[in-house]
Amino acid sequence: MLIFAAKLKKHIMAGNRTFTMLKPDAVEKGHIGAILEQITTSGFRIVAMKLTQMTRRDAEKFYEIHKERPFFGELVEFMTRGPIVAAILEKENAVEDFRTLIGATNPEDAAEGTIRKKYAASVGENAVHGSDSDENAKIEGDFHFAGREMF
Ligand code: 3AN
Repeated sequence: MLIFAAKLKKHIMAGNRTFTMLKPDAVEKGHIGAILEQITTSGFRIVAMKLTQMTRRDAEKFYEIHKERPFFGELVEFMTRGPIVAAILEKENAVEDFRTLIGATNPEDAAEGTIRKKYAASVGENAVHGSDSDENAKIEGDFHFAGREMF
């Protein structure tokens, strides 16, 4: 019964988590506090979080799906140039709601008040990452955090 309840809880929670990175541009400009404030006041709970820096190998692996895209080299260069804040966030409908909160990939297209509209400079340096599916949220969270670092 206990095992069943634990499995059920895990299943229910699965759709309720997303993964984010405050990218090197946001960290360099001193926006960590303001962005985290907007995230938490929007109803997301921080499940895991750390200040870290991706190696070239990390970034190439993390962004593997983009490796044929023309901006891949630029993306890896950018994401490794300084520290990032990596975090796992929990909220009902987390993936979709977080993508709404951050706004479109290109800040020029992002809605007023979104994190990218406020803090991103360009489509390349766009301040924040948000997972695009529940499946990727799990893969990306597990890439950055061990189970014992998730609360
Ligand atoms: P999102 O992060 O909104 O899901 P994706 O998955 O299309 O956007 O792109 C992943 C990352 O690649 C973006 N966050 C951005 O940093 C970078 N990127 C996307 N398109 C471009 C582009 N045209 N030029 C430079 N970098 C880009």
